[in-house]
Amino acid sequence: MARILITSAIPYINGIKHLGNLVGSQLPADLFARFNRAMGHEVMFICATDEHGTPAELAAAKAGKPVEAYCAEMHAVQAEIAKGFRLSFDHFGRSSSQRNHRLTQHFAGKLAENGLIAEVSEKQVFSIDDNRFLPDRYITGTCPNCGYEAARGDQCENCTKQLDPTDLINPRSSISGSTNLEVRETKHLYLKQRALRDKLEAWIDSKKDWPILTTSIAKKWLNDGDGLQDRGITRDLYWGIPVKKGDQPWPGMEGKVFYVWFDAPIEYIAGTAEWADANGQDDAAWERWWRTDKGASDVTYYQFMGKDNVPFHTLSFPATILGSGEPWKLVDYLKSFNYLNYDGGQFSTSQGRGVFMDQALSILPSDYWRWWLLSHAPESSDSEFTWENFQTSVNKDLADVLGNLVSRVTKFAVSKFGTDVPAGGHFGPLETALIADLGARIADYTKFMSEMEVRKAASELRAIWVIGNEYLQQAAPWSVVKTDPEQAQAIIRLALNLIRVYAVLSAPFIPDASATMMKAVGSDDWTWPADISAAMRTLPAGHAFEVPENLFRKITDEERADWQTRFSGVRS
Ligand code: B3M
Ligand code: ZN
Repeated sequence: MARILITSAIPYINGIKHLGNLVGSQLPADLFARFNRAMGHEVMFICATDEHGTPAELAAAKAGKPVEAYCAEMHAVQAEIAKGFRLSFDHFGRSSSQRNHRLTQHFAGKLAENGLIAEVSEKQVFSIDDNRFLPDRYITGTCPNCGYEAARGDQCENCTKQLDPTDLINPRSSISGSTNLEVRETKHLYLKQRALRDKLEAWIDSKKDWPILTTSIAKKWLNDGDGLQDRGITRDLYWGIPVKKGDQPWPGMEGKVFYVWFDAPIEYIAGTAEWADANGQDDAAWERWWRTDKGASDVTYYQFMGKDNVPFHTLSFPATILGSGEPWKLVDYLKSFNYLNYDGGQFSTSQGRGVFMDQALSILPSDYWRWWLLSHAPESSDSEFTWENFQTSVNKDLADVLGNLVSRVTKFAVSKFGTDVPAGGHFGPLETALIADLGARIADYTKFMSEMEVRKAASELRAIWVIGNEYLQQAAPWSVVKTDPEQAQAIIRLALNLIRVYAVLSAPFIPDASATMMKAVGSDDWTWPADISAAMRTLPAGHAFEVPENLFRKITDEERADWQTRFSGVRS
């Protein structure tokens, strides 16, 4: 039994994620967690909400709520939706937790002790009426380039020109509208990533088995232009983790907080500590996942994320870990994803374009989405969601191939032989051939799953469903029963066992349908069918089963057209 630590990139708090976000991090991480549990490994699967920074403050202000209350509410909303998608986190934490406060301050203190923090003076816009420094995007004014009057201090939305707040004509505070602004000196902490460059490069070079997508992004940031830059890790914001050196005050940094990207990955660790707290366990319980001096040296750590998050996980976060000089676990395997596009364009949170997680669940159960998304995961390149494609996959793979097999077999069995697994006949050449074929395919499937080859695993699973159907076509129990009822019983006995095997194999992808299949065959044996010959004889003659409710329904053309229109615009 191995010990497997899995983290998914933690979603921002300011809104519900779209399906493109889901398939790039949380969903494949869940697939992998479920698979490893099924293999009998000890799994720790952590996710959380990423709650700090300007976007959270802005979203709370827009909602007219204090940011603490806004985050608490949105966390509950995201947790509920995650449940709806059956994301099997061991803990869904919050980056605003006290655990993360303490750990983030701890890491900053260690980095300072090791001479890796520089204090840098900068000029920044201060709003006298708001009595605070304004981040660039909290300043509004007229764009010097195109004359747009609501340009932000970091960029003009109208002409896309990158701006400095001092470029704006008639600048004002986006918080209060005040024009009573001045430029003041402010001090910030910088993490001296340059000093860690060689260590980081050696570490990345040692990862021979990482996907090209991951290493190429890391290498680009290490070597592009002037190479790796030192990075500001503090901000003049209200909402965030107060800057401290461990548990000591940091002179000159009063009123400042850590930058959201500094504390967010630390939440992977803090989230595990939150898990221990929530389960009445001591520090040793989470430290054995994270501290190589406290039992984590036999842990293999996997991270899942979209490609835009790779630089933070291959450079910034490892810089924090390596720079601490303490024996914290570094990621062993980083699985990154390309983008999922939406119906001829891009999914976009800011524009509300695409299908969002709550909307998806409001029209169909999670298994439908899980199957489509995972079987079309944007691994080697970007991929695209279209309603036609979604309809075809659901109707073919789930309804025609898998759902139909389960309902045909159970209904036929009940009508001919009653509700117990029939005892007659023996497995013949067709059955032997199927079992051999299944064995080979399950071996491939298991390999793809353990390698996080999501699409390959999905297509192998589909093939496993298909050969079951082909077998039934050939074996034709509905004809055989007329001439050789004993043989028909053997066929049905095999087919009922096949349903149990399908439940086990399919559970990482479609957990609800799998639970229904398992319940229908009256079993709770989730053993991975490594020994397929034994697995196909698990349900003995005389064992009770039942006809399950329909596993999957088909998507009609009307529905498809309706959803296509309903989700073609912008989410309000
Ligand atoms: N919150 C990205 C996002 O929500 C970002 C990931 C953080 S991982 C530590 O899309
Ligand atoms: Zn402009």
